[in-house]
Amino acid sequence: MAKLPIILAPDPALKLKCTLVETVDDEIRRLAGDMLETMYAAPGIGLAAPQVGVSKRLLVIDTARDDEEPRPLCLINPEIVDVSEEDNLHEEGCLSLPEHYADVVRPTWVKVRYLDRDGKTQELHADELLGTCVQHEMDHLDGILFVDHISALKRNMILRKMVKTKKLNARDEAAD
Ligand code: GNR
Ligand code: NI
Repeated sequence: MAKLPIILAPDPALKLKCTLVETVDDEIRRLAGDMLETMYAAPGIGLAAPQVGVSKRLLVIDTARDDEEPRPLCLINPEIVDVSEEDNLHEEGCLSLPEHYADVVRPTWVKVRYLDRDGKTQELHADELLGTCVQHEMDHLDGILFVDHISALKRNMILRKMVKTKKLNARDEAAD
């Protein structure tokens, strides 16, 4: 397995609508493994393929706490097949927007149909942190970031800070 670099916002690669995975083969399984390693190392509770520069409908999640056994999930071509009427507010962060957080309103739960690493169709009823995370990751597959769900004022504040941080990092790297 290999740890992959995570793309930081703003970046056009994070705005693309990803394409369906046509066949669940060894290359896809290797990518899923690399994405899990990258997510655990970050550390994060989810990672979508576009965050590592692959514009495909694939994501990984593990919402187990540090004191629990790992529960790695790999969702390929996920689709929402049912959604709660009720909404919920949850503070979100994103590995592509490090150190920025905001409250996001989303449906309380979703039912998702997807292919697993064996290409088998599965369904997942996701609520609480897992529900938030699945919806956050599925948004990435359509080029949507959590800041697209908040006010333009807060969004622009965060994105401007990201541009500033990127410039500072580029300057520091040039000096090395
Ligand atoms: O690690 C992550 N934590 C998180 C917390 C609240 C809501 C969503 C997330 S997902 C995020 C990792 C990430 O950026 N996935 O795309
Ligand atoms: Ni994210």
